[in-house]
Amino acid sequence: MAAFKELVFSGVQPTGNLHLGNYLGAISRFVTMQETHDCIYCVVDLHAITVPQDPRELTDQIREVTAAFIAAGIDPKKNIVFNQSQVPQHAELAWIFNCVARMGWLNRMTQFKEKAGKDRENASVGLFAYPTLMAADILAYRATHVPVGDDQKQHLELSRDIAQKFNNDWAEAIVENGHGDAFFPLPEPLIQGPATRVMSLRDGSKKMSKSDPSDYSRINLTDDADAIAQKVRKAKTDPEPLPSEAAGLSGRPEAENLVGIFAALKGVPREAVLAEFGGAQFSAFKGVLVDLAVERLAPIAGEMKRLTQDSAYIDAVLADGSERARAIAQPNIDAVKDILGFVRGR
Ligand code: AQP
Repeated sequence: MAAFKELVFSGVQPTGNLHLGNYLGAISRFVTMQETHDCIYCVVDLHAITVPQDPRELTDQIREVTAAFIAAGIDPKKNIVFNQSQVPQHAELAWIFNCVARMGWLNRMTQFKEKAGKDRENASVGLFAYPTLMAADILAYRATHVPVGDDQKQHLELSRDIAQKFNNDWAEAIVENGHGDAFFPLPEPLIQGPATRVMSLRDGSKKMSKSDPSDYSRINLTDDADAIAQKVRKAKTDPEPLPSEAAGLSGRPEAENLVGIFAALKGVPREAVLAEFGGAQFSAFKGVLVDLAVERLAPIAGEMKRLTQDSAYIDAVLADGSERARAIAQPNIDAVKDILGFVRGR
């Protein structure tokens, strides 16, 4: 397959309550990737409206996710930071991908099943088609690498299937238009590190999530030091001390989760955490975890607060990022239209 220039794309939904899972599974890794790659980071507001949103809250949340990106250390000058709805090429390509993806593929998506629940007839068409828009987000830029949490693995596989089917179905036109043997890369999911799936602090079998009704289930990126300390101290554990090796975590989801969080916050493997705390009681471990979490997260919360008070700055970042994003996406969309045989003015 043709060689594609490495480009990173990822997104976060502005659906409120950004949490430690979003930070460790995605945002902190966005920060790392900017050192080695060209990166495009998107506030995916079109995805947010697949479920009901209050317009005023949505506006605040779009600014809050942008502030979180910047507060966490993403440089909006070096990278492209923008909100999806300002770049119409996403929706345009999503329609084309709706005509590439098969109903059977989308029917298998577990996130739709979870989010639609029993009331599937009443779910929006957008919620069902969510993964085709996600494929368009990535492929509008012909991005090659996508850092995400583990919950997005299935959607990424679908993006690869869509790219592959497009390349196959229009193979002849792709060659005729001078793009070689493939127009789209097959984007690679980057699901790495000790915290690819951070679990609820109240229930180690459930993913930490924005929509969990219990605020004690998650550490929000806006939590202050007191709130972080309270939530970690109240986090569910079991009565055994910590094991000294990873095998001792099996069947202990809450212990495994806290160890993974600790390792990710400290930037070390789980084994190093267990070597240090094997045999310790949770009360002692949690004390050190509180200090570590506050040290890493409190400055981000402070900076987010400062940035969200300057909405003019945030909006200017998004406008600038959107303009740069459109400039990359438009030639790709034009090329797709030529491949499909659409007539367009030149
Ligand atoms: N618990 C998690 N652990 C690790 N990574 C996670 N991500 C989300 N939850 C965890 C990753 O964060 C990025 C942005 O997620 P999103 O906001 O686009 O969507 P989401 O996965 O739907 O987030 P939530 O919190 O789970 O929201 P609700 O409650 O609405 O379902 C993605 O890379 C995601 O993998």
